[in-house]
Parts: sequence; structure tokens; C-alpha cells
Amino acid sequence: MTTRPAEGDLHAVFTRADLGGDDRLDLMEFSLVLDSLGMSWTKAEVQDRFEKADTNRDGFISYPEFQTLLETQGWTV
Ligand SMILES: [Ca+2]
Repeated sequence: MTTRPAEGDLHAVFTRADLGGDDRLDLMEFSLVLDSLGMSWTKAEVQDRFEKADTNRDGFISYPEFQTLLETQGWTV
């Protein structure tokens, strides 16, 4: 079952996964977010989503990029 977190919850999920506390997610942190959202993707799928979500190609997912990813995936926040 996939729950659809409210906006505040989503940011809490993002912040909790941001182990470095630098307001962006690396690939490992990104996979933690997916776990907490109940997404069960393979490593290859996670890598693929990560690369698509990282629109400015800096190797990290910012919160705006994260929100855009959820929108493009059709996940309501
Ligand atoms: Ca980025």
C-alpha cells in the first residue's frame, strides 16, 4: 500500500532522509526516501529516477527537484 503524504509530511520525509543536512539528497538518501514512501524499486530503477529527477545535473536531488519528480510520477502531495 502506498500512502500519499501531505505537503508537510513530504518535506518531513525529505528532511529525515537528508542525512547530510545540506538540503539535498544523494543517491543513497534518495533511496531512503523511496523506502519511506513505500516504493519498492530496484537499484537500476532508483538510479534511473534519480538521474531524471536531477534536472540541473549536480548529482543531488533538491527539494524542488523532488517535488517535480513526484508530480511527473503522478503522486499527489
Ligand atoms: Ca540537482
